[in-house]
Amino acid sequence: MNISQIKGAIVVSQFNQSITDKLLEGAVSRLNQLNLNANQITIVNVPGAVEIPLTAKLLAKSEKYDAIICLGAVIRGDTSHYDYVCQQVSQGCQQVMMEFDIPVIFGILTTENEEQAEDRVGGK
Ligand code: INI
Repeated sequence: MNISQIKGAIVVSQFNQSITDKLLEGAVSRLNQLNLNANQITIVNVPGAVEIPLTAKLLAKSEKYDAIICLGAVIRGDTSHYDYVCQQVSQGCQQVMMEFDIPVIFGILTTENEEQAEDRVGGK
């Protein structure tokens, strides 16, 4: 397949948006370097990481995309909520990939604190 024919979708969550904005910027910039134009990339915003798998599933089901990139930032708080969010989003993305036979790229940071997240979007 020619690169100009590739269609990709990016699902990006708004929770911890200062981090996810940078993840999105990095992903789009890399795709542009690889000669994918803006009209080949569909960007869909969702509220939080938990909403990513369903959105990725609907995009996969549409059969319009060759790959889906999932971006998010799950940062540990004081409760076990973090673990539930991480589990749902990681298993959900994996399920979509296995069910629809397209790459569902896991660009979701799971970190202990904001500093670690910042480091992973170019801080360190
Ligand atoms: N969503 C995230 O993307 N990152 C988080 O760190 C996070 N924490 O910590 O709670 C988070 N929670 C929201 C969740 O993804 C859902 O949007 C919400 O539970 C509604 O379904």
